[in-house]
Amino acid sequence: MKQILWLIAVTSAVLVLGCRTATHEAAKTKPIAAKPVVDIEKETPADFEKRIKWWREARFGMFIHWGPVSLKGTEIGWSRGREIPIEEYDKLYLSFNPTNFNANLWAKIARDAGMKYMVFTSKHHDGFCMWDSKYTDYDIMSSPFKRDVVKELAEACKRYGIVFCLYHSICDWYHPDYPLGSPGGKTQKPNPNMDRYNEYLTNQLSELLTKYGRIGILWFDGDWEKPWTQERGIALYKTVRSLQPDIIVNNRVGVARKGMSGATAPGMFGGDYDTPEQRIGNFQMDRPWESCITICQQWAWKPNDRLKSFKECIQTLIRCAGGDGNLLLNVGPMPDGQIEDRQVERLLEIGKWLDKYGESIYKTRGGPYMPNRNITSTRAGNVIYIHVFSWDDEHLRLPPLPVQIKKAKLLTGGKMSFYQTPEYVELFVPEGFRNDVDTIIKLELKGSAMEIPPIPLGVASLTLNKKAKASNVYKKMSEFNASRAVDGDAETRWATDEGTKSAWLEVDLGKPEKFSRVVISEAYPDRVKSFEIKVLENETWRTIFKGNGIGAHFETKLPETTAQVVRLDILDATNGPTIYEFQLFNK
Ligand code: FHN
Repeated sequence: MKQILWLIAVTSAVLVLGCRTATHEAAKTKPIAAKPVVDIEKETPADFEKRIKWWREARFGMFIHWGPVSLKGTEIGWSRGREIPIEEYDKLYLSFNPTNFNANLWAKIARDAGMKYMVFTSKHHDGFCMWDSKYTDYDIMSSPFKRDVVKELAEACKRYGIVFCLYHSICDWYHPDYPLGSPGGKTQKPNPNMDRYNEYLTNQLSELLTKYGRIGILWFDGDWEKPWTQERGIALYKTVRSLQPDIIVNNRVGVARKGMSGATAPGMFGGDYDTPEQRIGNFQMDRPWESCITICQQWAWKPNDRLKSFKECIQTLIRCAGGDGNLLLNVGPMPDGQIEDRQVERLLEIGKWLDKYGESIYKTRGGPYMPNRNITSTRAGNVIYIHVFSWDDEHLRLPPLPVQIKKAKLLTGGKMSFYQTPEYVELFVPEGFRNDVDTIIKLELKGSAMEIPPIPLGVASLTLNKKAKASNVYKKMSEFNASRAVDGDAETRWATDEGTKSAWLEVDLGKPEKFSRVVISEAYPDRVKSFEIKVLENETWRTIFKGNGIGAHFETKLPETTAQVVRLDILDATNGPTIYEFQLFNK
């Protein structure tokens, strides 16, 4: 008798438990009532422009990658199951207690840096939630810190006039229902349930979009893995816009992004804007874009990570604006909650520059002169700002403008003169008045500058569409073959197999050509550690240049050389080197 009673007690306990967790999960997954689904097709181009106006005019935002992983100084998400064993990684939150975290200070730093919006990682690929979520215990409230970081940042941003925005990863290598796991989405979960995971994702987004006031941008990421589809992306986009109709959503919502170029593949649903990563986007006026770039190398905090110079940061911002795009500059705060002093100093330097010259960036559009290595331009009303980074000659001669110049002055100070004919515009700035970072020439026109069609600049590379071959091509796929590095398209690239440590790219210029400058852009910056540029002379290769890193944009003068066949010989690389463009110029 006693055993039967005991047996009944045990089974009912299990049942209760079972249904509690089930109910708890079920309770956890009871969706928030979504408002009527927004009809995205109905939005006219004018409505769209109105919705993104604040963001276009802002041009500059702060990206923040932060979480318990900062305790290790390794890359967020990707180091799980790679540098950091999964068990250890998933317990980091138990010792994450950033008591020096001050949301007001972060918002103030962003404001003083001249940034107009902040995009914060609410959840990265590692699945840890930086807000108080009722749909999981794997969140900040389960850490010793027990403070809702998203809440505090949302309030602080409001206080400092910064538009608060959220990064949210679609892939979740931690959640048992999401099919793929660490490292890097390369493993399978035992009992995934993608539909239930999608519900969890939608519920958490509904939570984030109803608990913290206005969210300016939903910056999705991690949409590239098989479990995610365009259909799911479109549904999620509609849900998000239903909860906050004026929100802006990037193109990482529906598997539409074409790699690091961040462009949206034709015919795919690309949200509201393109997202080039770790590179400056191409000049593009018919589709909004925003480059996301790290102020150091890693997204999350890394001790002694290489910090970009003031010149590199500010020229990157100017080049984004000149290309008609935004810059989202990333910082990785420390595990105690502070943003590292040297990163803050760099940001405040940028802020000081924008205090003086912000009129040439904020509320401007790109062009009309398209960017080249020396200059880029921005425009607003009847003004064109020519941003000159380097000078080839005494005078800067530009193609003609269809509108007459009323006057020209140096925004960066000093005297200058100009001369305009139907054939060209000539600008003369004495050496002494040139600014090493950016000489800004402000041209006031006798009419609007905004309707002037884009004006291309610069000479084409000698390698453009020339015959090219390589020692290795990624999976022998034509999409990544050698010609992709000389097609003038910064969205395509020559790539090599994973694990490749050295490789060469050879270009036949068709006939002997004289050249004295090289420009190389690496797709995954800083993989190449050393390389040489060689020319073929009498069946022998002669090295004319030795270099170490390449990075997103490498450019240098070469000894004047005349040759027909040229090689970029990558001698050492950390992993399969991949090159967007290899260009040669004769000046
Ligand atoms: O994998 C992420 C990476 O960690 C970082 O978040 C960047 C930011 O744009 N996005 C992904 C790589 O494309």
